[in-house]
Amino acid sequence: SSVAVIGLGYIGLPTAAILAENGVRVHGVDVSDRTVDAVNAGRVPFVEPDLGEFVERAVGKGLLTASKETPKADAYIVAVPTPFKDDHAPDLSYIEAAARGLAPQLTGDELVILESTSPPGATEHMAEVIYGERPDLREAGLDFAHCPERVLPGRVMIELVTNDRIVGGSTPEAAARTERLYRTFCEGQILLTDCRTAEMAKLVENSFRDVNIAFANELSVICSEQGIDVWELIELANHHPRVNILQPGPGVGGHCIAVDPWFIVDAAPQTARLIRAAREINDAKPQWVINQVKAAAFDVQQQTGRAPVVAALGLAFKPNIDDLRESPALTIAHDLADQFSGSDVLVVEPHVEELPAKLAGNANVRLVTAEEAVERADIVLLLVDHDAFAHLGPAVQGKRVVDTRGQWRADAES
Ligand code: SAJ
Repeated sequence: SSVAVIGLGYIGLPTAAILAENGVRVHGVDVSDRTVDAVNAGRVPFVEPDLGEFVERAVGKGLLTASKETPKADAYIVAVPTPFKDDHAPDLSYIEAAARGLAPQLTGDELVILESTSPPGATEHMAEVIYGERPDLREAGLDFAHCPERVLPGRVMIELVTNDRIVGGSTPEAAARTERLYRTFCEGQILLTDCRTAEMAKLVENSFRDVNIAFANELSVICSEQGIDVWELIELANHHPRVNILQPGPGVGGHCIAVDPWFIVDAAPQTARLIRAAREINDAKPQWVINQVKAAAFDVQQQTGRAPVVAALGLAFKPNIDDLRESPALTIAHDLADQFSGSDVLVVEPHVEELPAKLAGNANVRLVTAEEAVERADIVLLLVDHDAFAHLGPAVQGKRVVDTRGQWRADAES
């Protein structure tokens, strides 16, 4: 059998490669020439450990090819982005475009799987778009399924194999057919349900994490007002056998946890009250961090009579990765560059070679080493707890420090 994977991004390409690794004939489809050319040459256009070798092998064996047009296949896997619009409503236009692209190829007995993270009802909507293009197929009925992915960036090639999968089918037969396809590479449990439950399961997992991070972030603001060390507090409370509080930070980044809860809020605006509040609390955290830096800057200015040098350590959305997309650290660094336009803002990110475009336009911003930043700065702002920053605790003593991750807590105490 053959599979067409539509969307060769962070999820589609690994899925295509792991299917090919297990002997399935896969054709990848993408709107980007750069991506199509890279894959046909056996290369990967982004960073993900081990993926390069999988793609090279699959292309070498002739089991993976790519193009901009959707070919005929027995099964289609749609893995395109589902961003949200300004009002936080989900943007299904990429799913609709994929559906219109594959519809002309259908003969009537295909399986169409939606992998993109989607609001409840999206798989039915995709089916309607396809039947809108192909009313001749409605009577016979195609098989549809939703199979959300839950792999962690940086561990994708491992988690694709080991994670359990949820498969929601338009019918029990469609779910069972999808299970057989994913069984070719998945060693975890494959749990069958309907499409809407599968869609909601993915959203709920990420909302669970978002709500719990919001709890930690709210605590960090309360504790700052109350003169309490929030990290010590959480460590102590977590000794309770049924308490497990997550860690506060400068806000929530990445492409899932800060997005998916809005799909639930959009679907249930009156009733999703806690989920909405969590999003608002996490989204407000970067501004709170900026206010902390401004207060510290005011003090330095009072004491020294000059504009302070500010160092921002870390731009990635979480530790030990190079991914800057939807990163609160990057937003904060960008706002500081504007607010401190008259003084030096020193940015440190050991995982990138040059300043990202968002910061490159600011004449007062420079990308420097952690050592230089710490030596020159009056105010040191820790935004990401990269391992590479762990040893700097002693070096920042005597400076004004805003440590959003609590990485230097132990050093500050001693
Ligand atoms: N964060 C905190 N405090 C914490 C934990 C995380 O502030 O205690 C922040 C991180 O710094 C980061 C953000 O939350 O900015 C998200 O990071 P993450 O590690 O929680 O998650 P992601 O976005 O890398 O991946 C998540 C995972 N979902 C869950 O853990 C429920 C992953 O399994 C999903 O596949 C992925 O979202 C996705 O694609 O949906």
